[in-house]
Amino acid sequence: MTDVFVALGANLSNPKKQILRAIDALQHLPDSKLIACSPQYSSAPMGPQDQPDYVNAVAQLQTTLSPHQLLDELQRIELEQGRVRKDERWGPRTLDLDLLLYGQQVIQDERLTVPHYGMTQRAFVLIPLYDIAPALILPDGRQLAELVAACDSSTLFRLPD
Ligand code: PH2
Ligand code: MG
Ligand code: MG
Repeated sequence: MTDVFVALGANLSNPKKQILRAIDALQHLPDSKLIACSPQYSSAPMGPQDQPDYVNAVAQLQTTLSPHQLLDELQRIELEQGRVRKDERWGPRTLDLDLLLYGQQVIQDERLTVPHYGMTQRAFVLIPLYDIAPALILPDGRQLAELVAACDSSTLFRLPD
């Protein structure tokens, strides 16, 4: 079993519900167990500003799926929840599931970059991750707590449970 962390994001078609539905789907993944789920946060969009605010959260799983098997499952859930791939970078979406960490593995290929390339700067990832794994250390040795202390969380708001 490997500990993995998945970032959830949504800003279309009732984002809060999209996140809850995605968590339910994560709970039903094969050969996997949902260990923890952060509170939901509202966050201002990173990237194009002419799109709705996002709802973000982070989930922890234990799995025996390989990183690529897990990626296939995450992309299946995105599609099942109406994700349409568009060319616009950082455009709006009904559901985005990003594999943040797969144990302490570093993975770099055509499909997958783990740790997720943007996670160390994004408050909407770091803060919910910190909620469920405050002692986490990244594969490069950096402490999550230090990254959290350095990030700008001024446009992130915790939503009521
Ligand atoms: N995801 C993006 C682009 N911009 N902004 C916020 N606040 N939250 C996201 O999850 C997000 C984003 C592309 O994955
Ligand atoms: Mg993303
Ligand atoms: Mg993504």
